[in-house]
Amino acid sequence: MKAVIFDLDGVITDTAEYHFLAWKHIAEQIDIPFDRSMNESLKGISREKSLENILIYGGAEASYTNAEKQDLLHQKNKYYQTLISKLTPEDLLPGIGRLLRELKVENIKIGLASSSRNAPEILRRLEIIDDFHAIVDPTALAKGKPDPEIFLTAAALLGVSPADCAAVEDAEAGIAAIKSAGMFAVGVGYEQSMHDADLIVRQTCDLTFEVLNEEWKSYTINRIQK
Ligand code: B16
Ligand code: MG
Repeated sequence: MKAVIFDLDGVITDTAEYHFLAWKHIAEQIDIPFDRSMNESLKGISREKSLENILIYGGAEASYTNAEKQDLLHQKNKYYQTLISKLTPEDLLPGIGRLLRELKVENIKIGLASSSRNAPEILRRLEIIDDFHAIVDPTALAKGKPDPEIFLTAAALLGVSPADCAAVEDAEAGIAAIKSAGMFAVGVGYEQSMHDADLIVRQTCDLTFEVLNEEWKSYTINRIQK
């Protein structure tokens, strides 16, 4: 294992909750029901695609012009930015600060593969931006998760082969992207949405370098034997 690539929302900090609140605010304005299960299906999905899915869900895909959709996207992001402006290092999910320190000690490269254009600002507010050797710019990608492009780009920026990377995700689309990139997939959360992951932990605090390294070792032995 030469690198660990992280998703942001729901792995490093709980901004998944802020995306939920911001989309709920927009959905209420346009009279589309929005709940946590709908929000779950948007995790890891780009802002534009998320709005498209909400409109389809509400049977309203043909009711808005492109300019109106742009306005809704702008409003969602403004609302979201107000919420993230309050983030502090206290908002790191449990165990993540420790894991970053452990990886540093082990000389393992650290990358970020987040679909969020707000990711650099969030890392700055959490005061961990300097721990990352590479941060993928999602605006430069042709395809979003579940396509592997974002994870392959992170590996290329880190100068590490995908086969030597582990990646951590909280969303089904993200786990699918990691597996298609040929990496070791770590899922944080409930097993139903993580079924393709190579290692599943319930919460971020269960993810230590020791656990990661032990599972990595059995994964590579199995891979060699196949
Ligand atoms: P933004 P991740 C994703 O981040 C979120 O899970 C998803 O809900 C959001 O729509 C997307 O980023 C875009 O975010 O609107 O801030 O550009 O999970 O890939 O870190
Ligand atoms: Mg996520």
